[in-house]
Amino acid sequence: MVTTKTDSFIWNEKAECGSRKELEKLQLKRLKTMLTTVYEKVPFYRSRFDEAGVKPESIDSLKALSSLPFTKKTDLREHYPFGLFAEPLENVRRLHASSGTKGKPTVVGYTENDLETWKEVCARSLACAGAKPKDIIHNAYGYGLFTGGLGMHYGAEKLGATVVPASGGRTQQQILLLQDFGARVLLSTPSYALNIFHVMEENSIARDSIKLEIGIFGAEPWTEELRSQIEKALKISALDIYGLSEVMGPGVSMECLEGRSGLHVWEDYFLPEIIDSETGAVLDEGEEGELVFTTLLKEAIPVIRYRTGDISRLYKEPCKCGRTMLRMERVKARLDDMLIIRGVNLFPSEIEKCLLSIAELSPHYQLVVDRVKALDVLEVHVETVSTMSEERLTDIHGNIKRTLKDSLGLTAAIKLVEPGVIPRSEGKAVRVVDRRNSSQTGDKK
Ligand code: DLL
Repeated sequence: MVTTKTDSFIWNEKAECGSRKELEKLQLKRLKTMLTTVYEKVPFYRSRFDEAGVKPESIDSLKALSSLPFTKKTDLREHYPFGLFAEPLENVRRLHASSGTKGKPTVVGYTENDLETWKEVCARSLACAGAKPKDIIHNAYGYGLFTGGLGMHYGAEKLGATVVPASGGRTQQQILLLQDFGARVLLSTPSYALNIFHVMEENSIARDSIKLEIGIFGAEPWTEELRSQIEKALKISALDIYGLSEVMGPGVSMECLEGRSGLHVWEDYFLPEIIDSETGAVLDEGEEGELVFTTLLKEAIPVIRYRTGDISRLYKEPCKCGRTMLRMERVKARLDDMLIIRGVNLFPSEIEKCLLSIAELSPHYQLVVDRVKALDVLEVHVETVSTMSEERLTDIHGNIKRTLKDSLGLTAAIKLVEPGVIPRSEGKAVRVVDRRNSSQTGDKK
């Protein structure tokens, strides 16, 4: 990590550093209005609340929220495209959508006020990470239906920065722009930041030819080990930003430059809970479980108790930075990404941690899951940092097998590959290649 020249400043001190008591009062007020609105305007919520026997006016405390049913991604899909909207389309200024790799995309919309809220939370997040008005901010999140590019773009403009709307891809050109425009802040997925670094290395471009000091990375799970590698490689402070399109997009929570431990949730807009994903019970502060969000001011498509599928914890401990908004721990994984290999449950991030503890391995890896004779098998494909002798490769191979077995109880086939072989990400990295379904249907390559 580099020490940035200046500390971060607080974008909205009144909101971000106020007393928790006042905040909770505000949350309850906003929650009550929100529940009445969705009950009146969205038939889906009205019937869900009716089925659960709950009237919006019976929610008279934040705790009482737990009597309401959850909303899931499938609910958005089943009401494709606009069935969960609380506003007519004529009041919706923008639409975004997921890529729809698993069927119909999930569609979200924003009214004029929603766009203002989004700018506010993104400007807060940028300032929280140490970005300043007048900075040059290189935005390599994808522009388009994905919320990363445009969401951060308008937040950065609101902050008063100069934005370079680079989007993903054309990495050599991006490096040229980083050199010539002199951006201090990079916005991208962590895997794309690594990609930028590796293209710089391949082309012998000196680190000192770019002026980056801060990276604001999110949109995919990443580990502390990966953070250390990125910070060392790019000589920047790498901070974690979280968000999801169903709740808003980027800017739901942000790690601060001072604390670097957990992400402040912008709780005046997004009310978080942690639940046991099996039972749905609300868990106590500090317990690990699935993150759930209720939007408090969103107009076009509010969500009530939206199950993110992301695993984290919440804690209210005061933070060095002075912000009083609670923090969520860095997302450990998505529940969907859990692999069960020969009875061992594990997440890609746990494997990443093990791989990055071995100095000869690069952070480029892919987990290939297949089904052989009704058993799930895992192959770990990982690049070495340089070309190595057979003897050296045999040693590393043994080391990976031991590390995975000792740390995770996992037996996996290992495939060591030359630098540059694993496909590079231009957005969210594909860490898991699942060949199980194609094996079942017999069309396996
Ligand atoms: O990824 C929004 C975003 C853009 C966040 C840019 C941060 C930066 P979706 O495409 O809807 O939205 O994907 C949301 O991505 O439920 C998580 O599983 C994952 N995710 C997002 N941020 C993080 C993060 C954007 N910091 C899904 N750490 C979420 C881990 C993350 N996972």
